[in-house]
Amino acid sequence: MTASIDNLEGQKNGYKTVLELIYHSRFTDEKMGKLVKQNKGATFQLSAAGHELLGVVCAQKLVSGKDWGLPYYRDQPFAVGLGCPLVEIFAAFFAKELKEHSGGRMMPGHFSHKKLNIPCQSSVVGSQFLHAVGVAHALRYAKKDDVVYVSAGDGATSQGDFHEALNFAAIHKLAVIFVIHDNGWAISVPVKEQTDGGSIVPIAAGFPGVEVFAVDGCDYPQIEQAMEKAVARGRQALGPSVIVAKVPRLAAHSSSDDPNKYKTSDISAEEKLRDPIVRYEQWLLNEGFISQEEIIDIRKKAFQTVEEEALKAESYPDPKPENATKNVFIEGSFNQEMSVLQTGDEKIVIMDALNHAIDEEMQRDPSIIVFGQDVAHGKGGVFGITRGLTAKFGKERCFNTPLAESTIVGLAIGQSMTGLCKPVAEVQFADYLWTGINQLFNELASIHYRSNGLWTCPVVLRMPCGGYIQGGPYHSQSIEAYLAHCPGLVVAIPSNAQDAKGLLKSAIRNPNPVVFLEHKALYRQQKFCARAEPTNDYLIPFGQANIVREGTDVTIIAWGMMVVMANDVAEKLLQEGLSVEVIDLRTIVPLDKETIIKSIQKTGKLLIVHEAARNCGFGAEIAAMVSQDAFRYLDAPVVRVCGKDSPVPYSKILEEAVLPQEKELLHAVRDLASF
Ligand SMILES: Cc1ncc(C[n+]2csc(CCOP(=O)(O)OP(=O)(O)O)c2C)c(N)n1
Repeated sequence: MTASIDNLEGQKNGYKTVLELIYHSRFTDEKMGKLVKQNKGATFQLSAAGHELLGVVCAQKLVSGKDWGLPYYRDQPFAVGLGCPLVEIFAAFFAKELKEHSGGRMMPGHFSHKKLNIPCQSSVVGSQFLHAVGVAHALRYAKKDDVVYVSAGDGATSQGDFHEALNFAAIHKLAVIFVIHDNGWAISVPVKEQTDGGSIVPIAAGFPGVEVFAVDGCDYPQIEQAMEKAVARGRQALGPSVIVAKVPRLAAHSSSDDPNKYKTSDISAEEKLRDPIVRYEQWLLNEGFISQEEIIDIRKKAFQTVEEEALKAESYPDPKPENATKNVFIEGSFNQEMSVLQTGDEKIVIMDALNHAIDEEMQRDPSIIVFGQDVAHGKGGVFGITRGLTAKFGKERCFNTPLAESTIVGLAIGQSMTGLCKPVAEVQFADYLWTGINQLFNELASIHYRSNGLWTCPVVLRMPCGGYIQGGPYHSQSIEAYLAHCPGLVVAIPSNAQDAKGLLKSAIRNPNPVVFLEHKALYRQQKFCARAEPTNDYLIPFGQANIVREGTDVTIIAWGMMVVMANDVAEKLLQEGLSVEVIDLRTIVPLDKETIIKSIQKTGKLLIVHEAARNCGFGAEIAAMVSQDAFRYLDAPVVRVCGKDSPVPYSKILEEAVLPQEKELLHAVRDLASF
């Protein structure tokens, strides 16, 4: 349906379609409610009753399949209005095996539809705002005039991501329409306890670049007008809009909730009076757009349709247990061949290797964009890794973001899901990833899995890590174990310039999310890390460790800065007649178990070295794996030299006492060798 229908008959038909769709959503909710109560095929439901007119009318103002929609769990009416078949919505409710809506991986009401441009939604309230902004940013990059709809409840506007999303969308005048379903409640919390002044309207209007519409979400003309203006504003690249629509929540928060614990009967009765379906029927009758008989007829048919679609969905196949861990990573994405190394004569350090890798990849692939704090213009990042890229590729391809890590990660998610951009983003220090960790762990890492392989997020997140530079507790962290614990993330960490270039290029070409850790103390290190520069096409596959030096007495496994220390130690011990094999993992995930076990078969002794604190460090995982899979080859206990279980302090004296030192490694290897 287009924005203006001049033909009266066409207009009437449009209104009837809206009526049919809101009935579809309401009857679907009622049917699901009954099925849950009867324990027939599903245990959980989130009803959208009261929100129907808002979602359906908003969807009808978009061009389905062209524009984008990120509806929250209570916005089933939007999904229905945009064209999600009811049978699929029911199949998702029954957690059936189906291509769209997760195939049984997500609870009901988490929409995801590739053809309809509905990216995979999560349960985290408010995290979708930044994805919507990322989608809109990618559309702008591709010079498209498509608009992006994103919805959430009033409670979700308390999340920082809402404010970050408005800020970024306003700075870049992006075509995002934020639709806030203000039903007055976030589970049991009334909006006056949620938001200063009881409404998000004046707060959103505080962003100069944002247009705000406060509407009655049960009033057709008000929703239509606001949405038409917001869509036009988006198409003309004038900036984001926020529509705050008051709606009643006519059902419980979910099938697990009892509103009698927090709503009085007066409140519930008042909410019932605002039922948008009754209001819409009355409006259509008053305006003479429909007759009472037609209403009865449409309602009857809609009820019948819902019953039939629910029945059909029950016969969809169930998911198979053998597929439960499928699509954590993209299938076949690690079957890469090792390149033959060809180099020029000149040696480069790691920081140049990284800069050249990004530069060459940006020349190869115009969809690559680089962003983060301070990365653009003359500065090129606090460590200069992205220096020169804005000048060479323009500010559309290398730009600064606000100082907000959640924005950086959330933006990259939205951009990558469109397939129009390949984000290579920088987090200024690994220590500050934590303010963006929800977007990384709860969103980016699992979108491919949660969408049953339908959506992919090929994002590279680069970040400097590690200590030994007197960075104190907030510029010294080694976070690889946290990252490795989260399924769905590739974790890479190079220890020399050739690996840095080859691994970063592989990361950029890989379709999975990759966290690329760069040790600050190695950026300019010459002795071990500077290497002859590999040619343009040098790629290092993930999950292939490097045997830095061969040995027969003891194996040391290390990554990042510890590879350098292990190599120095091995050189010194050679003079004592000890032969030490040093293995650089290069990627923590995927892990090259084969190379580790082969080495232990040879030496029988294993020392794992890492900078991160010992407790639950990645060394513990390797030790457990080795004790299970290679116990029979061991001649001594597996030993770890790690950082102390302490934050990394600033003073050089204190820092040295916390981080692993050469003498500890020497002692540990000698001790192991004597077994
Ligand atoms: C970040 C986060 N915190 C808590 C929850 C648990 N939770 C789910 S829905 C909800 C209330 C959301 O209220 P609102 O945003 O107003 O939307 P409504 O449910 O009223 O439509 C809460 C607290 C969650 N899903 N995500």
